Amino acid sequence: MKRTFKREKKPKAEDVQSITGGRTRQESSAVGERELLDKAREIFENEPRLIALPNNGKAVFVGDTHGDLDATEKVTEKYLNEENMIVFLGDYVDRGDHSLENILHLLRLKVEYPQNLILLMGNHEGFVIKEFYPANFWLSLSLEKREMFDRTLFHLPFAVYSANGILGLHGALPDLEWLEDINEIKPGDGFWNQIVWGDFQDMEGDVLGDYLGRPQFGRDYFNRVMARFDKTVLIRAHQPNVSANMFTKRCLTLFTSYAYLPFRSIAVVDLAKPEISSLDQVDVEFI
Ligand SMILES: [Mn+2]
Repeated sequence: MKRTFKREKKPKAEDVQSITGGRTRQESSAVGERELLDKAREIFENEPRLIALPNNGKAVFVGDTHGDLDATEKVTEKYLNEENMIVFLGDYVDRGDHSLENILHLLRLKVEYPQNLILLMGNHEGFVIKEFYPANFWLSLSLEKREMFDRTLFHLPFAVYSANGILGLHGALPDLEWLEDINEIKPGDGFWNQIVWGDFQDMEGDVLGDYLGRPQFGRDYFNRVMARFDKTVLIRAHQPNVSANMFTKRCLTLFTSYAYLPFRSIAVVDLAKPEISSLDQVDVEFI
């Protein structure tokens, strides 16, 4: 039977007062943030970097939200329940108006529903690992707070896969021999850079070089690495300016933020299907 999760009631002001022992609102929210980040870190530390999706139910993939809290709320209100897996493909902060609220909301949901929500790492979660500009969220934080967020986000997983042929990650494929080698990737190394910073171009070619610190990859690279990993369809995000469908219906690029585009796309995959051989078997929705 389908059951949606109840939202937690907001505590009354006097409850907050008694929990926090008379601290001011600002102090208590900082304490709350630190506790939330600690709890979430513990969960991420116990997740592998490569997560296997189950063979039943649906997987819902969400592209970059970039401070679009409304997008996050719409997707999770509609799909976060015990029967679905929701996979956010990274880039929760910067650009949009509600970066802090967006990342805190996602971390709260992760603590509440650790089994049904997966938060992958995007390049914007790795500011402390590899700096970039502009970065309005990170630069709005004190150095101490940046480190506090980094201690948690450093442990985010990098990729998900399903037995029926799907691979999900933020940017581009890592040039590894085995899919399982993703578990050995360290934040900041070359494979990490390919996953969170990599771009695809729908043209012939393998490794196409580097564009402003973003490694570029073509069709031959895509086919080569997907064959090695024995996967058919890649669902990723990161590039708002490419065709959603690349490499002959085998690479879907999602973007789920009004900070970038006038539409917000997500994808729904039936995990019980024996095989997903092309994007024809993936439902794209707009929220
Ligand atoms: Mn990105």
